[in-house]
Amino acid sequence: MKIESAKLIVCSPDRNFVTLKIVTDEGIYGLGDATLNGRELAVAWYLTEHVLPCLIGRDPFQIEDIWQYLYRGAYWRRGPVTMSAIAAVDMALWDIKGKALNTPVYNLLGGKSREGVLVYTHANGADIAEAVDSVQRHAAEGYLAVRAQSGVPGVASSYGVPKSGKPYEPAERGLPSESLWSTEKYLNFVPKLFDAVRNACGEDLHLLHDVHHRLTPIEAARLGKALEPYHLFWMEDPTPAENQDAFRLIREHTVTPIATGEVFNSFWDAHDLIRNQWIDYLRMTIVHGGGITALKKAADFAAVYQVRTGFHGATDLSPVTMAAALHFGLAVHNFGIQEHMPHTKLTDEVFPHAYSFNAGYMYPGDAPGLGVDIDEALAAKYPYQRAYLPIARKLDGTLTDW
Ligand code: KDG
Ligand code: MG
Repeated sequence: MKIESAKLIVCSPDRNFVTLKIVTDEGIYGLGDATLNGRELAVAWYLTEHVLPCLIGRDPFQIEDIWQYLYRGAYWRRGPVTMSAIAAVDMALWDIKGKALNTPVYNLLGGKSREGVLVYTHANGADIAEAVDSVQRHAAEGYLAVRAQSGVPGVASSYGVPKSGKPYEPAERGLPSESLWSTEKYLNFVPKLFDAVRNACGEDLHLLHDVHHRLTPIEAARLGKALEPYHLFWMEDPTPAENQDAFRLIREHTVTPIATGEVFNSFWDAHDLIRNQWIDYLRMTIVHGGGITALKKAADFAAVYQVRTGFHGATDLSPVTMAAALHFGLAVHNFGIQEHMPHTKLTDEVFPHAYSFNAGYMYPGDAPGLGVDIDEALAAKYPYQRAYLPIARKLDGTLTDW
């Protein structure tokens, strides 16, 4: 079998997605997600101009060799644009191999280690009462794990809380919006939020919280300690992770489990975090981390240190990445949990898929390959629209981590 053609489908069914379609001379095609939120066209152009011409005529079964060709062969390594482009090719090749062998991708990754993939979803509210209500509603829908975020009194727009009752979607069309942030108010508030949620929801529900990179290590240590009575499943991205050593300090002060890595694009971003056991869950994603091939190696390394996976799964990861993550999560031994922020109805129509949710777990389905397709005619009706993630400033105007 040979790769005959490859093309990109850039569309915006409620939000932007960049999808790679690789077609073989046997008529089998595979899909890969190349969406990098707020920088979509950089990846699309990198693929179109620099990667796709090199794929034509290659054997799509040689996934490892093609991965190394695109990684080492470029000379310039790492970075979110490069690694998302490689990931898109990699996903499409695993999809093709599964279809050609008439088996779901999880069988190519070692087979089922479990029957379903535990997922967590997002609950949020403008204040504690609304957030508690939202957690309870998601638990009633069957979720066994829920991330809780709430508006912080005195902070105009808090991370994870939607504006005006719409479902939460961080990217906004147009230019970047600005939000205001106060660490002091947040740190005083979050333990009260989890006291209320835990009291209302009992001991069994898994509760998670995303700090979204906003604290210094010592502030994160204080928060982790304050949250210990509510035994969170995890505290996510407590501090920016460019300096992996920062997590040592947090670890020395609290037993609240820590998850990080949704912005990582290389195994090396996580190397020290894992080998020193400063984190409990690795949040890297298949789309931004270089694909299934790269993440399998990262997960296997993490397994040696009892670090489990907890992959990013927000709406900017297309249904193709979601499917890839579910196959991956069903197969790897050290799977922990998978984020599930459901896509809109329109997105699901553009990407018909075999995966499903039931009673707290997701199932990739048994379709050959990844089990996701794209309705190109429908996608064409929703052209790309420039959109950005917000930026954040402290109350005195200083730009800070969003
Ligand atoms: O593109 C950025 C979003 O995916 C991110 O802000 C969502 O932090 C996030 C999460 O944990 O889902
Ligand atoms: Mg996050």
